[in-house]
Amino acid sequence: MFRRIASTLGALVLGAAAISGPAGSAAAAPAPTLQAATLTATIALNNCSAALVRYPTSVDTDRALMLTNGHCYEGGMPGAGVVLQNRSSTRSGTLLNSSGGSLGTLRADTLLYATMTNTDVALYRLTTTFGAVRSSYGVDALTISDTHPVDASSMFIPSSYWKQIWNCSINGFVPTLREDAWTFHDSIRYSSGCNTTHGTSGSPIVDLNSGKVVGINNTGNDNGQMCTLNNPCEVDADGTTHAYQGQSYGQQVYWFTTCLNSANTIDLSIAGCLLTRPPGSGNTVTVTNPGNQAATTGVPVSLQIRASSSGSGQTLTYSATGLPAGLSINAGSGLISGTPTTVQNTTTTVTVKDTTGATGTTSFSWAVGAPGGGCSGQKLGNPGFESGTAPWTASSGVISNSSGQAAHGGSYKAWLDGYGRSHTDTLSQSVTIPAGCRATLTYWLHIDTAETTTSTAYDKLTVQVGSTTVATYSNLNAASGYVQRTADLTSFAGSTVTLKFTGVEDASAQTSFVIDDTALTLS
Ligand SMILES: [Ca+2]
Ligand SMILES: [Ca+2]
Repeated sequence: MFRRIASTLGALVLGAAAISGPAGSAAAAPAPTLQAATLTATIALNNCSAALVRYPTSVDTDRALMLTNGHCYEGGMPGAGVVLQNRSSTRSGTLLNSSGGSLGTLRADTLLYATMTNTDVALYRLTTTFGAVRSSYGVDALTISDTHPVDASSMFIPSSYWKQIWNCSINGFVPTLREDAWTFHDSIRYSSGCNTTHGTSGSPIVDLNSGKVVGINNTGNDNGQMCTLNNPCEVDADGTTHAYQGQSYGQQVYWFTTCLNSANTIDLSIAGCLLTRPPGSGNTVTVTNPGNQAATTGVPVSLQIRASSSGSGQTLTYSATGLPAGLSINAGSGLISGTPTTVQNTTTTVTVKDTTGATGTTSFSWAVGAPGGGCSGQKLGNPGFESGTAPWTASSGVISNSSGQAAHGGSYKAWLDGYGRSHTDTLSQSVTIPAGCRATLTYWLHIDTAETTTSTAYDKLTVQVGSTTVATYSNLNAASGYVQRTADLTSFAGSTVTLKFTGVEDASAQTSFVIDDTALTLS
């Protein structure tokens, strides 16, 4: 959790210079580069960040709302499964202007809802109205989006606690994220620009295009540990866990908009309400993610969605948003069928409801292409580096047959870094992924290092497709021999993108990132 423990505050110097990850990690967050990203309507708390927010349906005469993380609640972190509602509160914070200047104090009288289960939110009702806040301070609340965030979309994270903004994009969604006793679902994974740190908890995730709040920043993996406090792990469907040191995450907030009644009040009994309910008050519906899909216009599709409820004798009802044109879901069976009519990429969210109104949800992408899209074969040029350099673009000495590192196949490979001083190597190639194709990137990666730490990523390899980070590795992943790595690039179908490997070494102790036998395979 990215809460600041109050007792450590005295030792901190607020401001950009203090922004960095855990000791020894790489440089400070990049400075804001986008004009639209500001600190406006954020609220600084004593241990966290927060924001002045409104529902899409809020009106000026409604009491204003303040959003932060559940784990920032002044009464202590809610336990796993715990839901707090309508508690008296005197929480106060400082409203900031666009550049982080203090405008005045806002005070809550009620904690409307808080939980750290499935998402990590605390929503407070303030003592003043939206209209009064605008009159006093000239500030409009940020609107909570009523739709699921979109993969790869540009966003920013304004932290009132640090008066600092992080800019990056959404890098996919984690079906299950676990941290200590807490489990989150459909978590938002950030691209490499958002290495948020302690004190940024509760910052809104703001979509750069719409200006709406599409999530809430809450946690990141501090030191590479697996599923412990401050070290969340990603959990596969089969229970396998993965920890990515330095990776930060946010949680869902559009769920609030699924639980509002006609009086703009949170009602957890509303059918389709996605917010966590108190224990014993409802079933859990689990929906299996079918993975990213590829389809062709004019070719019928049949995809069975599978789901279950923890309750017995439940009848499930299926619905979906963001389906490709021409497809529909059978409400009774969960079968998605029809014939796609339009070349498009889209993100589908399936919601499944049981008889009690409990719901579960899952999201995945579709790439719909035209017939004859050529969804077969391998698309990278010179994939094993045996034919000179082109069409790769590489920094000096990267593509080599040096005996210092063995190739995986043939005699040449791409050897990034390995200098033992501050150094950056890059390797890139432009590639076109036809619309409607499933695309899988594979490559063999060997990492060796002179670093001896078991906890700190000093030297890093980033794998990017366009501006989206699809994988990161470091000296912590060092091992003898090559390991084949895989990334699903289906969501890039229909575009020409640059595949880029970037290896960054710190000032001492070499780490070599050795790549060979790459492939981008269509199917
Ligand atoms: Ca080779
Ligand atoms: Ca090093």
